[in-house]
Amino acid sequence: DDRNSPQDEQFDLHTYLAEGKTLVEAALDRALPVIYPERIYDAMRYSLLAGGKRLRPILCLTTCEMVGGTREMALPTACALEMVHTMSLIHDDLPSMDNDDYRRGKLTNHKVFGDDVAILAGDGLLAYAFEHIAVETQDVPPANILKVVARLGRAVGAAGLVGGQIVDLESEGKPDIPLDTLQFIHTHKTAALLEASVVSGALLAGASTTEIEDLSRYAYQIGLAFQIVDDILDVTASSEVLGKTAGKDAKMQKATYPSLWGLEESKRQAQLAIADAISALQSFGEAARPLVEIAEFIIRRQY
Ligand code: GRG
Repeated sequence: DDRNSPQDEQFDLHTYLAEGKTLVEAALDRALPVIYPERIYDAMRYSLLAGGKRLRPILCLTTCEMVGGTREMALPTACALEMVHTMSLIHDDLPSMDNDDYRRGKLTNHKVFGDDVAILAGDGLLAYAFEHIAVETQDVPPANILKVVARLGRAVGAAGLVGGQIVDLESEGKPDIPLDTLQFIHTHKTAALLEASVVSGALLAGASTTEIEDLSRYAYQIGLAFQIVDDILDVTASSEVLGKTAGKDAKMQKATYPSLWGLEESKRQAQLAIADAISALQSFGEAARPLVEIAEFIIRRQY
């Protein structure tokens, strides 16, 4: 069924990503039917099925295949990663956090369902992510499933997303935080879940310790590059489109890579991160083609 396999001469990243997105979205839809009490399922589905690139689940499916597994083995974990990512966005958008009205081109969860339901929808998605991995994963040795559960738990909790978010909250309104604090925020808020995504697919397929270390380095570097590019885009977009970020002025009072490094050095650092991400994939050969191209895509995204 693989007409656009990584080994193909004709491999096309856009087709690959589009196919992955379709597969993941169908699985997410099936994973979460609406039952009683409907309101909570409606709220969970509202954000889970609101679009997005589905990059984390696609990375998980890709690395599982890359080390000799099948996409089917990784599909429940891929869905769980998107559930966790989505719940982090729901909670991040709340008035007590980032206070955003729009996400993925739609009203944020709390704008539609209220803060109380949005908090519960996030909690529901977080718990269901782990249940889904445990209940739905097939043809994988239980020891490997357990490693994935442990890795995902670490990526979400105080050692990951939650830890990054609290340092981010503490840094609000401080344009002069040190570089290592900025790095801490991004490696925990962004790179941790990307790393769990890349590593979990490989763990399910029984990857070796060396393979896991290489993939982990790849994920860390693309996570970093992703954030540097994001900061660069914020600068270039707000200087080009005046008023685009109106209302976010308080948040602009925060250190960014361009504010610490300058624009040119930020671009150079992003390039270096991507180059190192790609060099971490050397031992995988042609099978790593999607990962190589995803890394290149992150840096090409703009400026
Ligand atoms: C995880 C228990 C728990 C609570 C949440 C709010 C919070 C703690 C953490 C914040 C996490 C956060 C918002 C990180 C930013 C992540 C990021 C890079 C988002 C953008 O990801 P994309 O571009 O978005 O992949 P799409 O919409 O394409 O999925």
